[in-house]
Amino acid sequence: MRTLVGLSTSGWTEKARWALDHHRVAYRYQDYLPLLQERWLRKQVAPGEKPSVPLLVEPPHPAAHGSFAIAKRAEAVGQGSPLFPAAHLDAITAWNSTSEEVLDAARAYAMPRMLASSRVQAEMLPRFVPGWLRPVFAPSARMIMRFVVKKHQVTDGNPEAIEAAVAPAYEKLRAALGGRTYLLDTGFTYADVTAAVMLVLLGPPADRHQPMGPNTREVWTHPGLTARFPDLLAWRDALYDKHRRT
Ligand SMILES: N[C@@H](CCC(=O)N[C@@H](CS)C(=O)NCC(=O)O)C(=O)O
Repeated sequence: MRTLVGLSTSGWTEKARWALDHHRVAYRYQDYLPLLQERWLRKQVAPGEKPSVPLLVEPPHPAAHGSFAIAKRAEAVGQGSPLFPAAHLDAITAWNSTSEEVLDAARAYAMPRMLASSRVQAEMLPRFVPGWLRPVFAPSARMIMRFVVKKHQVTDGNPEAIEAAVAPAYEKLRAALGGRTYLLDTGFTYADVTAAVMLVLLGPPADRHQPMGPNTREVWTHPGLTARFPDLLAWRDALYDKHRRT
Protein backbone atom coordinates (compact mmCIF):
# COMPACT_ATOMS: atom_id res chain seq x y z
CA MET A 1 0.00 0.00 0.00
CA ARG A 2 1.22 3.51 -0.79
CA THR A 3 1.81 5.70 2.24
CA LEU A 4 2.07 9.46 2.14
CA VAL A 5 4.08 10.69 5.10
CA GLY A 6 3.47 14.37 5.78
CA LEU A 7 2.58 17.22 8.10
CA SER A 8 -1.12 17.96 7.88
CA THR A 9 -0.86 21.75 8.22
CA SER A 10 2.06 22.10 5.78
CA GLY A 11 1.45 23.59 2.34
CA TRP A 12 3.91 21.14 0.77
CA THR A 13 1.97 18.15 2.10
CA GLU A 14 -1.27 19.77 0.95
CA LYS A 15 0.05 20.07 -2.63
CA ALA A 16 1.02 16.39 -2.67
CA ARG A 17 -2.36 15.32 -1.29
CA TRP A 18 -4.25 17.49 -3.76
CA ALA A 19 -2.42 15.92 -6.72
CA LEU A 20 -2.90 12.36 -5.40
CA ASP A 21 -6.60 12.99 -4.73
CA HIS A 22 -7.11 14.68 -8.10
CA HIS A 23 -5.68 11.59 -9.82
CA ARG A 24 -7.66 9.24 -7.55
CA VAL A 25 -4.54 7.47 -6.35
CA ALA A 26 -5.23 5.25 -3.31
CA TYR A 27 -2.88 5.90 -0.38
CA ARG A 28 -2.73 5.81 3.38
CA TYR A 29 -1.82 9.07 5.11
CA GLN A 30 0.59 9.05 8.04
CA ASP A 31 1.54 12.08 10.12
CA TYR A 32 5.27 12.66 10.37
CA LEU A 33 6.95 13.32 13.73
CA PRO A 34 9.86 15.73 13.17
CA LEU A 35 13.00 15.04 15.23
CA LEU A 36 11.74 11.64 16.42
CA GLN A 37 11.59 10.25 12.85
CA GLU A 38 14.54 12.21 11.44
CA ARG A 39 16.82 9.14 11.30
CA TRP A 40 14.16 7.11 9.49
CA LEU A 41 13.54 9.98 7.05
CA ARG A 42 17.24 10.34 6.24
CA LYS A 43 17.32 6.67 5.19
CA GLN A 44 14.40 7.16 2.79
CA VAL A 45 15.86 10.00 0.69
CA ALA A 46 18.70 9.90 -1.82
CA PRO A 47 22.19 10.66 -0.45
CA GLY A 48 22.88 14.40 -0.49
CA GLU A 49 19.19 15.34 -0.45
CA LYS A 50 17.86 17.32 2.48
CA PRO A 51 15.31 15.08 4.18
CA SER A 52 11.80 16.55 4.33
CA VAL A 53 8.16 15.59 4.01
CA PRO A 54 5.95 14.98 2.12
CA LEU A 55 7.37 11.62 1.13
CA LEU A 56 5.47 8.96 -0.82
CA VAL A 57 6.57 5.48 0.21
CA GLU A 58 5.52 2.69 -2.17
CA PRO A 59 7.85 -0.32 -2.10
CA PRO A 60 9.34 -1.78 -4.23
CA HIS A 61 9.19 1.51 -6.18
CA PRO A 62 11.68 4.12 -4.87
CA ALA A 63 10.05 6.68 -2.57
CA ALA A 64 9.01 9.96 -4.21
CA HIS A 65 10.50 12.82 -2.20
CA GLY A 66 9.00 16.31 -2.26
CA SER A 67 5.63 17.66 -3.31
CA PHE A 68 6.58 18.22 -6.96
CA ALA A 69 7.95 14.69 -7.46
CA ILE A 70 4.89 13.21 -5.71
CA ALA A 71 2.50 15.21 -7.90
CA LYS A 72 4.29 13.93 -11.00
CA ARG A 73 4.18 10.39 -9.65
CA ALA A 74 0.42 10.81 -9.08
CA GLU A 75 0.08 11.87 -12.70
CA ALA A 76 2.06 8.82 -13.86
CA VAL A 77 0.02 6.25 -11.93
CA GLY A 78 -3.38 7.91 -11.56
CA GLN A 79 -6.41 8.82 -13.65
CA GLY A 80 -8.18 12.02 -14.59
CA SER A 81 -7.25 15.19 -16.46
CA PRO A 82 -3.51 15.95 -16.61
CA LEU A 83 -2.06 18.40 -14.12
CA PHE A 84 1.18 18.66 -16.12
CA PRO A 85 0.31 19.20 -19.79
CA ALA A 86 3.61 18.91 -21.69
CA ALA A 87 3.22 22.28 -23.41
CA HIS A 88 3.11 24.06 -20.05
CA LEU A 89 5.78 22.23 -18.08
CA ASP A 90 8.13 25.25 -17.90
CA ALA A 91 5.36 27.58 -16.74
CA ILE A 92 4.22 25.07 -14.09
CA THR A 93 7.80 24.60 -12.85
CA ALA A 94 8.21 28.39 -12.59
CA TRP A 95 4.97 28.73 -10.57
CA ASN A 96 6.18 25.94 -8.31
CA SER A 97 9.46 27.80 -7.63
CA THR A 98 7.48 30.90 -6.68
CA SER A 99 5.27 28.78 -4.43
CA GLU A 100 8.35 27.24 -2.73
CA GLU A 101 9.72 30.71 -1.93
CA VAL A 102 6.38 31.92 -0.58
CA LEU A 103 5.90 28.78 1.54
CA ASP A 104 9.38 29.32 3.02
CA ALA A 105 8.31 32.86 3.97
CA ALA A 106 4.97 31.56 5.32
CA ARG A 107 6.84 29.08 7.52
CA ALA A 108 9.08 31.94 8.75
CA TYR A 109 5.91 33.87 9.64
CA ALA A 110 4.06 31.01 11.33
CA MET A 111 6.78 29.08 13.22
CA PRO A 112 7.78 31.78 15.75
CA ARG A 113 4.08 32.42 16.37
CA MET A 114 3.53 28.69 16.96
CA LEU A 115 6.47 28.59 19.36
CA ALA A 116 4.92 31.43 21.35
CA SER A 117 1.45 29.86 21.58
CA SER A 118 0.70 27.06 24.04
CA ARG A 119 -2.78 26.80 22.46
CA VAL A 120 -1.29 25.97 19.06
CA GLN A 121 1.04 23.44 20.68
CA ALA A 122 -1.96 21.78 22.33
CA GLU A 123 -3.82 21.69 18.98
CA MET A 124 -0.87 19.95 17.34
CA LEU A 125 -1.00 16.94 19.64
CA PRO A 126 -2.81 13.83 18.38
CA ARG A 127 -6.55 13.79 19.18
CA PHE A 128 -6.30 10.79 21.49
CA VAL A 129 -4.26 12.78 24.05
CA PRO A 130 -6.81 13.80 26.72
CA GLY A 131 -7.13 17.46 27.74
CA TRP A 132 -5.59 16.98 31.21
CA LEU A 133 -2.45 15.38 29.71
CA ARG A 134 -1.87 18.02 27.04
CA PRO A 135 0.16 20.46 29.20
CA VAL A 136 2.61 17.59 29.93
CA PHE A 137 3.39 17.29 26.21
CA ALA A 138 3.73 21.03 25.52
CA PRO A 139 7.54 21.10 26.14
CA SER A 140 8.01 18.20 23.65
CA ALA A 141 5.95 20.09 21.05
CA ARG A 142 8.17 23.16 21.55
CA MET A 143 11.34 21.06 21.28
CA ILE A 144 10.11 19.56 17.99
CA MET A 145 9.28 23.02 16.62
CA ARG A 146 12.70 24.39 17.59
CA PHE A 147 14.28 21.46 15.75
CA VAL A 148 12.32 22.30 12.57
CA VAL A 149 13.20 26.01 12.90
CA LYS A 150 16.90 25.15 13.11
CA LYS A 151 16.86 22.49 10.40
CA HIS A 152 15.15 24.74 7.84
CA GLN A 153 17.01 27.88 8.99
CA VAL A 154 13.75 29.68 9.58
CA THR A 155 14.42 33.42 9.84
CA ASP A 156 12.64 36.03 11.92
CA GLY A 157 8.95 36.20 10.99
CA ASN A 158 8.57 39.96 11.25
CA PRO A 159 5.13 40.69 9.65
CA GLU A 160 6.31 43.75 7.65
CA ALA A 161 9.32 41.89 6.24
CA ILE A 162 7.14 38.90 5.34
CA GLU A 163 4.62 41.16 3.60
CA ALA A 164 7.38 42.86 1.60
CA ALA A 165 8.80 39.47 0.57
CA VAL A 166 5.49 37.85 -0.37
CA ALA A 167 3.44 40.69 -1.91
CA PRO A 168 5.34 40.67 -5.30
CA ALA A 169 4.49 36.97 -5.77
CA TYR A 170 0.82 37.62 -4.96
CA GLU A 171 0.81 40.63 -7.35
CA LYS A 172 2.32 38.40 -10.05
CA LEU A 173 -0.46 35.85 -9.52
CA ARG A 174 -3.15 38.56 -9.65
CA ALA A 175 -1.75 39.86 -12.95
CA ALA A 176 -1.36 36.37 -14.45
CA LEU A 177 -4.92 35.41 -13.58
CA GLY A 178 -6.37 38.68 -14.85
CA GLY A 179 -9.75 37.68 -13.40
CA ARG A 180 -9.75 34.24 -15.07
CA THR A 181 -10.38 30.92 -13.31
CA TYR A 182 -7.16 29.15 -14.31
CA LEU A 183 -3.58 30.27 -14.82
CA LEU A 184 -3.04 28.36 -18.08
CA ASP A 185 -5.18 28.15 -21.18
CA THR A 186 -5.55 24.34 -20.94
CA GLY A 187 -7.71 24.67 -17.80
CA PHE A 188 -6.97 23.34 -14.30
CA THR A 189 -3.30 22.34 -13.85
CA TYR A 190 -0.68 21.98 -11.15
CA ALA A 191 0.12 25.69 -11.66
CA ASP A 192 -3.26 26.43 -10.02
CA VAL A 193 -2.60 23.93 -7.22
CA THR A 194 0.84 25.29 -6.38
CA ALA A 195 -0.33 28.93 -6.62
CA ALA A 196 -3.48 28.32 -4.55
CA VAL A 197 -1.49 26.67 -1.76
CA MET A 198 0.96 29.60 -1.53
CA LEU A 199 -2.02 31.78 -0.50
CA VAL A 200 -2.00 30.20 2.98
CA LEU A 201 -1.02 33.59 4.46
CA LEU A 202 -4.48 34.86 3.47
CA GLY A 203 -5.78 32.21 5.89
CA PRO A 204 -5.60 28.42 5.41
CA PRO A 205 -8.35 26.77 3.31
CA ALA A 206 -11.67 25.96 5.01
CA ASP A 207 -11.79 23.12 7.53
CA ARG A 208 -13.74 20.91 5.13
CA HIS A 209 -10.64 20.95 2.89
CA GLN A 210 -7.78 21.19 5.39
CA PRO A 211 -8.90 20.71 8.99
CA MET A 212 -6.95 22.52 11.71
CA GLY A 213 -7.60 24.13 15.07
CA PRO A 214 -8.61 27.80 15.28
CA ASN A 215 -5.35 28.88 16.94
CA THR A 216 -3.25 27.11 14.31
CA ARG A 217 -5.35 28.76 11.60
CA GLU A 218 -4.69 32.12 13.19
CA VAL A 219 -0.88 31.83 13.28
CA TRP A 220 -0.81 31.25 9.51
CA THR A 221 -3.03 34.25 8.74
CA HIS A 222 -1.33 37.54 7.88
CA PRO A 223 -3.84 40.41 8.33
CA GLY A 224 -1.88 42.88 6.14
CA LEU A 225 -1.75 40.51 3.15
CA THR A 226 -5.36 39.41 3.71
CA ALA A 227 -6.52 43.02 3.45
CA ARG A 228 -4.55 43.56 0.22
CA PHE A 229 -5.58 40.43 -1.71
CA PRO A 230 -9.29 39.60 -1.16
CA ASP A 231 -9.66 38.75 -4.88
CA LEU A 232 -6.96 36.04 -4.61
CA LEU A 233 -8.61 34.59 -1.52
CA ALA A 234 -11.95 34.37 -3.39
CA TRP A 235 -10.16 32.73 -6.34
CA ARG A 236 -8.44 30.18 -4.07
CA ASP A 237 -11.65 29.29 -2.23
CA ALA A 238 -13.63 28.82 -5.46
CA LEU A 239 -10.83 26.65 -6.89
CA TYR A 240 -10.87 24.48 -3.77
CA ASP A 241 -14.63 24.05 -3.89
CA LYS A 242 -14.46 23.02 -7.53
CA HIS A 243 -11.30 20.95 -7.69
CA ARG A 244 -10.18 19.75 -4.26
CA ARG A 245 -11.33 16.12 -4.28
CA THR A 246 -10.84 14.18 -1.07
N1 LIG B 1 10.65 21.25 -1.48
C1 LIG B 1 10.05 20.39 -0.48
C2 LIG B 1 9.92 21.17 0.82
C3 LIG B 1 9.32 20.34 1.96
C4 LIG B 1 9.55 20.94 3.34
O1 LIG B 1 10.17 22.00 3.51
N2 LIG B 1 9.01 20.23 4.35
C5 LIG B 1 9.13 20.66 5.72
C6 LIG B 1 7.77 21.23 6.13
S1 LIG B 1 7.89 22.32 7.49
C7 LIG B 1 9.51 19.48 6.61
O2 LIG B 1 9.65 18.37 6.15
N3 LIG B 1 9.66 19.74 7.92
C8 LIG B 1 9.93 18.72 8.90
C9 LIG B 1 11.37 18.24 8.92
O3 LIG B 1 12.15 18.63 8.04
O4 LIG B 1 11.70 17.47 9.80
C10 LIG B 1 8.71 19.87 -1.02
O5 LIG B 1 8.25 20.35 -2.07
O6 LIG B 1 8.15 18.92 -0.47
